[in-house]
Amino acid sequence: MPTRLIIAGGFLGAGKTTLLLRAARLLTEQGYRVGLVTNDQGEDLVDTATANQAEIPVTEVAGGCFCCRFPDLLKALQRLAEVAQPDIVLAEPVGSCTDLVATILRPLAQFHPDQFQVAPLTILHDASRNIASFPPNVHYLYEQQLSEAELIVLTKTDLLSESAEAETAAALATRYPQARILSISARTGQGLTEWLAVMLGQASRNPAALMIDYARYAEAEAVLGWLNAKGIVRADRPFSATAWMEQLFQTLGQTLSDQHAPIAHVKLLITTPTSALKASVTQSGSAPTWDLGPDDTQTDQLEFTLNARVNIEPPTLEQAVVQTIERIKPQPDSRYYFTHFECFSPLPPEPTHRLQ
Ligand SMILES: Nc1nc2c(ncn2[C@@H]2O[C@H](COP(=O)(O)OP(=O)(O)OP(=O)(O)O)[C@@H](O)[C@H]2O)c(=O)[nH]1
Ligand SMILES: [Mg+2]
Repeated sequence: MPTRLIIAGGFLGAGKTTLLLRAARLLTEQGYRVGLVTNDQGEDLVDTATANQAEIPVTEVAGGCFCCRFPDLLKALQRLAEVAQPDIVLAEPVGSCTDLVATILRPLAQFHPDQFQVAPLTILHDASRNIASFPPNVHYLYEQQLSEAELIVLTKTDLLSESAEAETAAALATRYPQARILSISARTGQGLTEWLAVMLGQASRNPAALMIDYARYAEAEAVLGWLNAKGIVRADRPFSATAWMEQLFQTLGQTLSDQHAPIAHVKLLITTPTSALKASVTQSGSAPTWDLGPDDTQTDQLEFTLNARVNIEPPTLEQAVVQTIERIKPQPDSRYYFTHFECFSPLPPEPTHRLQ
């Protein structure tokens, strides 16, 4: 029996992981065996750690997008099959990735037709955020992502008024007539059942591949500073884990704002011996939104995983993060160290396959 594969793409911070984790929980309650594949240009992903916290079987494709690491995607699907025997796999491509029809859906249909039953390609659109501050090539990328969707999910509808939601859905339907439009709040669960009915009941129509300018696509990714870091903070006396996270977002957000560097997504997961907390910022100047926590945990030790995607040069982003961690030390004599640190701009995409 082929595995049902649900691929949900869309720009950084659009709400893919939140939607897929909520869907995984619901499907598990309904008796399905579910697995998740995460994906990133780097290693040490907040998304994978968040899925682990939610006890959802997860494998990751690290160090490049699904399309450039197609054999790794197959291996990740194979590993998931071995450990969890899923009926349904939910897959989240990197948020700066597009051209998924030509590089993922068509190769799967052509080379692995009996192994996977691929659901209609879903692309998320977060109408509550403004990408105007990003350079034109990022707008181009965003547009390409929506142009290949078979189904566009208007996300975070709990943040929109009813009239704004209706207006946005109508505008999307006019601009992207190839796609069906659905509205979902992964926070409240509204619209989730309807989306899953399509994902489980329909197959991808294997649509036409995008006509895309890879130079512009590469340029859009290259303007992003991409930082993945992991580390430990220790102090002699207990401190508030939530306050430390809030200070990180506040200090880093202010530094990036001073540099006129728009945030695409900054996400932070911390674990202490007794708790896990996770929050994100997807818009410069906004307060963090919490997916785990906040709470009143007092601890003398925490481990953090920080992923930041920002329109800035990598060395400047690196400096901003290192200075932030130093500045927010909970006590003057507390220590911190990084166990992993990488900061770069994504290289031009070179897909394994590109089937028109
Ligand atoms: N209010 C609200 N917030 C949401 C909803 N869905 C996601 N978010 C928040 O948006 C932020 C980003 O969500 P993610 O699910 O991490 O986004 P993503 O698309 O996976 O991001 P990348 O993996 O970086 O591309 C998180 O802080 C979520 O809590 C929603 O339906 N309503
Ligand atoms: Mg994600």
